[in-house]
Amino acid sequence: MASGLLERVSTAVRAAGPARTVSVYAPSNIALAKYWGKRDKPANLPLNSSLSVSLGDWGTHTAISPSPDDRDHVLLHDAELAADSPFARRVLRFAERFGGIHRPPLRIHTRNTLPTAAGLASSASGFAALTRALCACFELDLSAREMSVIARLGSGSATRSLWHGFVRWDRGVRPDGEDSHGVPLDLTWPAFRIAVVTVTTEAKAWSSRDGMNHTVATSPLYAAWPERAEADCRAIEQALCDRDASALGPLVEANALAMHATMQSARPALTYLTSTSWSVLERLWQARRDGLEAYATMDAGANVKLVFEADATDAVLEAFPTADIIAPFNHTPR
Ligand code: 2P0
Repeated sequence: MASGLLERVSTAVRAAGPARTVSVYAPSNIALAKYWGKRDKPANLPLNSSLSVSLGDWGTHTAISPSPDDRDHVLLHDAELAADSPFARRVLRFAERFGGIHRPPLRIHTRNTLPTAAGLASSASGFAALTRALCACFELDLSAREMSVIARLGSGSATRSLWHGFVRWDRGVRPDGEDSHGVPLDLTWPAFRIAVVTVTTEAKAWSSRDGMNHTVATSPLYAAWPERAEADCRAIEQALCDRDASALGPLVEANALAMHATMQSARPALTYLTSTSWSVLERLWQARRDGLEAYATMDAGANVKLVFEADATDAVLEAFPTADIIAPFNHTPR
């Protein structure tokens, strides 16, 4: 990817003074309209736009300081990782975009506040926080949009984690990807709630990246996805603007199930949903017939997330007593 932005970043880091000590935070996010499929794999350029809600205080803190010696150090929670561990390699490969060999050695410390048991992806908040931290450490004067373009290179979903609240990721059309970034929606919905129904804490057999690429390459149903997903994204944005939960919920659930249908029709088939995930869905659909206003969304994993308004919280907890409730607009940092 020939990117003027990356060249500017690299030049600015080379001209920067010593690395500053900084500490930043980025929230994780859950897509209400899913990102599923890439038109450019190395740059994580998507085939469709997507739209998410950030998870408030569920996210990643990243602290960067100058290295005490002549090499990089990567820490996750309180442990220093071997430089060749998968996590450290991913972090350091990303950091290479900031000045390459001209970058001074750093100590990069990551701490996730996402409950590990909830099985939520930390790559979104992780790469968004890492981008923010690297920019702050070298005093780069980049807008959140520009940081979103860079965070995308680490993980697609990180594009949406530069902001709190609802964020649309415009797919863009430019080959250099500089128009493929997050756009925060100018609206709040204090009663908006997410429940995470944890189905499993086991690692999944397919990474979301591999599952996405396999689906695009082999599923005969995939051809219908990009246009449908783009239309869903627009309709979901309209329902959010209208604060219309009864329009929003069915669109969110249908979008997620359509994404899972593309995986199930891949050859060979791929599914992240387990029999327990389907039991949760059946229990939700029964509860809905009994009057509950809550809808499901599932990502590249077995856990089920529910979307609803605050006044349904007691009924959601009655049906799913172990669920974690997230209030995206009423969060306090931790
Ligand atoms: C999403 N997912 O919109 C979709 C829905 C999973 C299902 O973004 O390869 O880890 O790093 O760009 O961002 C998860 O995929 O993939 C994801 P890469 P990522 O949230």
